[in-house]
Amino acid sequence: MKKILLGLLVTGAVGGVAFYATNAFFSDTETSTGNTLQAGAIDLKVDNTCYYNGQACTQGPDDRFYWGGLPNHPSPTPATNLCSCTWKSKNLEEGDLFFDIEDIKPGDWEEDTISLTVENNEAWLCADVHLTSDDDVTCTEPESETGLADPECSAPTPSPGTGELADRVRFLWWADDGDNVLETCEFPNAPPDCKEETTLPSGPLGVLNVSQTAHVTLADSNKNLWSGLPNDPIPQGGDTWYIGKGWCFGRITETPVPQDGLGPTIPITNGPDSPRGGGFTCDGSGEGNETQTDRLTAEISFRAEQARNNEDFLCNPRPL
Ligand SMILES: [Ca+2]
Ligand SMILES: [Ca+2]
Ligand SMILES: [Ca+2]
Ligand SMILES: [Ca+2]
Repeated sequence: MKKILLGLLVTGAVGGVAFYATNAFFSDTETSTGNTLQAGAIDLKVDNTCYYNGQACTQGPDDRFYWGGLPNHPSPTPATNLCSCTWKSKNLEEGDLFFDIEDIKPGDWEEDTISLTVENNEAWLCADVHLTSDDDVTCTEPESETGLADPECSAPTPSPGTGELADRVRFLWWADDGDNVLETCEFPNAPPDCKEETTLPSGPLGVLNVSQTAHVTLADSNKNLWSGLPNDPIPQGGDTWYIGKGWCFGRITETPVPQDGLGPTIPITNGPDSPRGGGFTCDGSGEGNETQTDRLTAEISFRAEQARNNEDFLCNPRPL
């Protein structure tokens, strides 16, 4: 029995050696570990710098924001008038308003430079402007006087939606290069690589009825406003894209200035960043009394949609 066992062990040992020898050939293995599917992201962020009648809303040394500063410079101290329409790139929250001004008068104007950043993925970009109200609020004596500047003021209480301000405040939008100025290439000796800035559909918000929305193309399959090309989505990578937005209580006229090269203007120590002006003028001399105490409110949204597998995307009509 012992002899038999010993024989088996020897056989086994011999077999083991033979097996080991069979697997001694050259070999190689490539392994892919941790295969995963995770959804990508489209994360739109917005920043804003605003100017009211030429005064910038900028951050003071105490980190609060004041009218009367110079872009990229601390506000003068002591600063008095707080403002809130300038902020750094972020997701918008309640209370982040592009305009929130009481007591505007004919000839007043405001300009915003809005920066849009889309991270992570190629995207289409649209703006949606929604008129939420346009009211007479109260009827002043000049609105109601003989001849009726405002016909709705013959009633004791004017109905909602019968204000005149949305017809008299005109907006101008353009695809800006970040320097806060509407610029043209129509000037003598313009360089061949001069970049004209395209205006968007502009005019009074009163072209909308209350509760209506205008869907505005910034970059969809038809056109990219910055490049002028079709089928040219916003590339991924976190670059910044600028929209200029101006409004004027009165007649707004485009007065674009010569393009001085792309990008935000280099700050000037003792002057505003854009000494050339906003590229438009505002004339309130033709306005009457029908807008006294009137108020409009609007919602302004920017929307990014993935471009991949979405080649035919259009901002208007908005997809359901
Ligand atoms: Ca009115
Ligand atoms: Ca009215
Ligand atoms: Ca510009
Ligand atoms: Ca420029």
